[in-house]
Amino acid sequence: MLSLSLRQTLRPLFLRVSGCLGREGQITSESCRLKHSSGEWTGQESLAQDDPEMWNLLQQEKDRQCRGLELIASENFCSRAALEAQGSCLNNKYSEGYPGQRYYGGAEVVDQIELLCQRRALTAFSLDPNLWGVNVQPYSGSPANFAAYTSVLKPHDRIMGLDLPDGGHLTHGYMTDNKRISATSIYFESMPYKLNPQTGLIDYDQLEKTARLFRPKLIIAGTSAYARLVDYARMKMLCEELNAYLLADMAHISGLVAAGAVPSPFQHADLVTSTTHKSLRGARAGLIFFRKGVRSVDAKGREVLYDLQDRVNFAVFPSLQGGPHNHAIAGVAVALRQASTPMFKQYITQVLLNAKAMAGALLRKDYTLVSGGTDNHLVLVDLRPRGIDGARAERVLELVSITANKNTCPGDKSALTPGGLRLGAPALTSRQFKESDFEKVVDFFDEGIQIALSVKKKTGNLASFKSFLLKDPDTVKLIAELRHRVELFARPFPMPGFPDH
Ligand code: DSN
Repeated sequence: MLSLSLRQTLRPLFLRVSGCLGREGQITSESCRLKHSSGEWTGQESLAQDDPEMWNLLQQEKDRQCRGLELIASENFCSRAALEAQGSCLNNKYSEGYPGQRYYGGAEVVDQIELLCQRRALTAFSLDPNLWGVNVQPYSGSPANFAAYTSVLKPHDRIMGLDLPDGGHLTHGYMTDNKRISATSIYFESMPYKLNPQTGLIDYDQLEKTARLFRPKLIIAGTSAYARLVDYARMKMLCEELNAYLLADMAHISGLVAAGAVPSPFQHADLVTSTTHKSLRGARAGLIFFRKGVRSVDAKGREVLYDLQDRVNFAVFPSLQGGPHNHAIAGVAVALRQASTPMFKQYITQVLLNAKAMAGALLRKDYTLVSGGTDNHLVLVDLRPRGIDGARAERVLELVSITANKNTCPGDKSALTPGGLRLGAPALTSRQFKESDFEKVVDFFDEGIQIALSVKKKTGNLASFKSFLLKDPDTVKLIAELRHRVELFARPFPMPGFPDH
């Protein structure tokens, strides 16, 4: 809301420029429409009127989301309120710079929105503004990570992150033997750390040995497909020994951190990055938190202060980004307010219960889970002992309206036909699924895997497997019948967001 004094100041301006204020000074679409009755373009047609082709596609996607079981661990269903902010007039505003120091005029309101978003981000994670600041402008998680690295590293400085095949993220320095894949391995020198293949847990001993040889400037504590908690304290001790920064990428677990349901990276990290649309359930964007205050005390007893605020802000803009996405910042601010409520804590408590219920039900059906279970919002199912791979399983599940993603397990060689599937609880928990519902989900999942196993026996490579699924009449019937039951089960659950798109 605009403050009263600002509204009074701006009111004549609005009246003069847009003529969009109603009689009481509210901005109404009706008053905007009246102004343009002569048939010229107003841009006020609904999407359904203006672009039926796109409207039709949006409705198809809405229907897919409502009738299916969404198990992609990084996805969620954003609230209507946050989507409204994201789909608003804020889309129209350029405002390169930061509140109070912009390169474009007309930024009075977006300044307030960005400051509000910053305050809410600190509140949501219980951070003292004297000790932490936040940049809310990154467009998403990958740009946030690259900007955070750029803020403290020079080209070719060394970084260490969990290897992608072991549950890390592309932007944690991913490269293969033949190719530097992520820009984070093109512009920086990257050395991965790995899981212990026996336990499925991060091999901290090996990480320490490698880091003492490699001497990275930055170590990344963060995961994309890891079902256990990260030992930030141990990684921070290593960073102190090496005089390296510890960056925690909490993208997957930021909702869990906000709810206080898992140990907070903020106790130990120098920088914390996140997306805003995974377990945090907001509009799509990224965040970079940076420490302020004393970093260390030197040999002469003098305090060395953090200088991350200017470095991070400069890295985001002007080094890597242009105008902030003010509509996204507003959507994030709405979600961060929601994430600070007791209702959100209840939601996250249920996410954890559901993930555990899903793990328990899978183990009872003799599935193998990497690390043996879960402490967070996801499970990683190792399908190799069952004689099937994640790619085949993913395709059959997709055909029966269960959405999950294939994922590498420790020791996997191929990312295209990896051995596992990653399953997450956040999205369906937003549709008010409880533990018993997740047990039913695992029943459906298991039926899908049985189909995949039987088709695999009758086919050769992945392409022939996929084509058989669509052509063999018995298989087509089996799939249609299972899909029907899945959709009958899924559709009645409530769905956040707009009712029709
Ligand atoms: N695509 C997200 C995930 O699935 O973890 C991260 O980029």
